[in-house]
Amino acid sequence: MTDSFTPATGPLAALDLLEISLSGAVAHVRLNRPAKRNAINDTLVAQLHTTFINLPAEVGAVVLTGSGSHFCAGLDLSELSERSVAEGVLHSRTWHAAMDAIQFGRVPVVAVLHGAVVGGGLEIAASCHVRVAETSAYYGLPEGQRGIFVGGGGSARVPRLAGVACMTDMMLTGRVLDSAEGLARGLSQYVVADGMGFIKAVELARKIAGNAPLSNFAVMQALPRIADMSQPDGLFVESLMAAIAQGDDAAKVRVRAFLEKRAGKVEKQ
Ligand code: 1HE
Repeated sequence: MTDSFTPATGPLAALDLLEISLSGAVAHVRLNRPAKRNAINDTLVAQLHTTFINLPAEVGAVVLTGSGSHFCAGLDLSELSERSVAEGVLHSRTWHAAMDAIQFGRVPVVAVLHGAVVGGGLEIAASCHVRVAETSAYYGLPEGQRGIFVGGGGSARVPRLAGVACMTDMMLTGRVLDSAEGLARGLSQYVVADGMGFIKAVELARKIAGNAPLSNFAVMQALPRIADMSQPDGLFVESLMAAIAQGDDAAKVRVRAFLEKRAGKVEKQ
């Protein structure tokens, strides 16, 4: 069901560059600056941060989309020219805080990618947990051509999806990947027909929101950190996380349901 979303109320409703709506345990957050191709200015960075640290308690997963013909054109270049070096560092750190609020927030985020997913747009996409691309999606890192560098977490996140060589090529040569290449490189996990991304993402988000919260927490918080650790350290942390998750009531209820043949089997999809 994708038609059952109702506009958020309270402080989230006041954010003018985002459109936020809710349907049960799924929130839909839409970048809402289509005339500028959802280019991210300082206000939009701040509004993303505010949103992801203030999600209503009933939300168990988020779908993030862009309005208009593109997901996101990246950094709003019109704000770049007047910044000093010191302001540039602090500006980058505001992006890091907002992207961290997405990646290491309370609930998983499914991004729907269409049209341009470029520069900071790809950095936002890389902060999400699952990416659904429509056929129209294409990926670029034009920072190299603009005389700048990624500043929204791209150098840390994009290579973890697509590899350092792929990101180096994109930045040095301006190479643009289409949706099929993005899928092959790990920039998205799904490709669907144009116009079908939101339906697919909501279907995935509802499944995610149905998981035990502590399992989702472990996947979001422990998995990327363990992947960055040495194997012995990772295995140690895994054992702690596994024991914590197993000890939770939600795990006990779910395992008992399976043993009593009340829960679904794992089946081919
Ligand atoms: C913008 C921006 C923007 C569009 N900043 N205003 N990002 C880029 O280098 C990508 C730059 N944008 C583009 O290549 C194209 O705009 C698109 C391929 C995304 C879309 O093309 P199109 O033909 O649909 O739209 P358009 O006519 O180019 O743009 C419509 C308007 O949006 C226009 O403004 P208008 O006042 O003339 O109507 C554009 O100027 C405006 N616009 N993109 C500002 N990015 C934390 S560090 C991250 C570093 C980066 O992200 S660098 C990459 C920046």
